[in-house]
Amino acid sequence: MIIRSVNYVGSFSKEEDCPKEEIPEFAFIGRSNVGKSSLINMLCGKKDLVKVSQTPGKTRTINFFRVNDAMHFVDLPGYGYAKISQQERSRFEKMIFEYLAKRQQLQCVFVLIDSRHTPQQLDLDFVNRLGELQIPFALLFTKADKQGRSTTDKHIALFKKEMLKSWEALPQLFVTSAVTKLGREQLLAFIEKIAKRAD
Ligand SMILES: Nc1nc2c(ncn2[C@@H]2O[C@H](COP(=O)(O)OP(=O)(O)OP(=O)(O)O)[C@@H](O)[C@H]2O)c(=O)[nH]1
Ligand SMILES: [Mg+2]
Repeated sequence: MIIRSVNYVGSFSKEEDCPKEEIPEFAFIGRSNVGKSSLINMLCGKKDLVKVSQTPGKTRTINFFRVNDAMHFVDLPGYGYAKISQQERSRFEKMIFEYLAKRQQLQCVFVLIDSRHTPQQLDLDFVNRLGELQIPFALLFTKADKQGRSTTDKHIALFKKEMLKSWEALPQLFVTSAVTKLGREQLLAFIEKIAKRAD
C-alpha cells in the first residue's frame, strides 16, 4: 500500500464521540512509551504527524487519522502507566476498552510490544482480554533497532511460548523499528489486504 494522504481528523475521549464513518479502522495500542505514536508516524511517512515524547503517558485521547481517504489509523493512550493516579488509570482503561468493544469498523488492533524485554504480564493480560472480547489483533515487536536480531528473536519466542499456554493459534506477528523503518512494507501490505477484504 502506498500512503498518498494522511489527515488528522480529531482527538476524542469517548467512543461515542469518535467519527461515525464506516471505513476500515486500525488501532495501535500497547503500554506507555512502547512507540505507538512513533510507529504511526513511520507508517505514514511523516516525522511529526503524531506527538512523540520521552515522557510516558503522552497520548491521552483517542486520535484519528484518515489515510488515503479510505481508512482510519487510531492512536490510543498507553496502558499500564504507573505514574498517574489509580483513578486516572482506570479512566484510561475504561476509555480504551469501551472503544475496542464497541467499534464496529475496527478491523485489527495492533498490539505493540517492546522487543527489548522478556514477556511482561501486563501485555499478556491485555492480549488475553482481546481474546475474550474476540477482537482481531496482530502483534508488533517494536524498537528492534535497539538490540541485535538474536535478542529480538529470543524475546519473541518467549512471548509466543507464554501465549501458547492459553491460545491454540498465534496471531500474525511483525518486527518493527520506527528508526530504521523495519516492518513498514510488510505492515502496510497486511493493512491493505484486510482493508480490501472489509470493503
Ligand atoms: N530506538 C527507537 N526508539 C523508539 C522507537 N519507537 C519509539 N521510540 C522512542 O520511544 C519513546 C516513546 O515513543 P512514543 O512513540 O511517544 O511512544 P507511545 O507508545 O506513543 O507513548 P505514550 O503515548 O506515552 O503511551 C520516544 O522517545 C521515541 O523516540 C524505535 O523503533 N526505535
Ligand atoms: Mg503516544
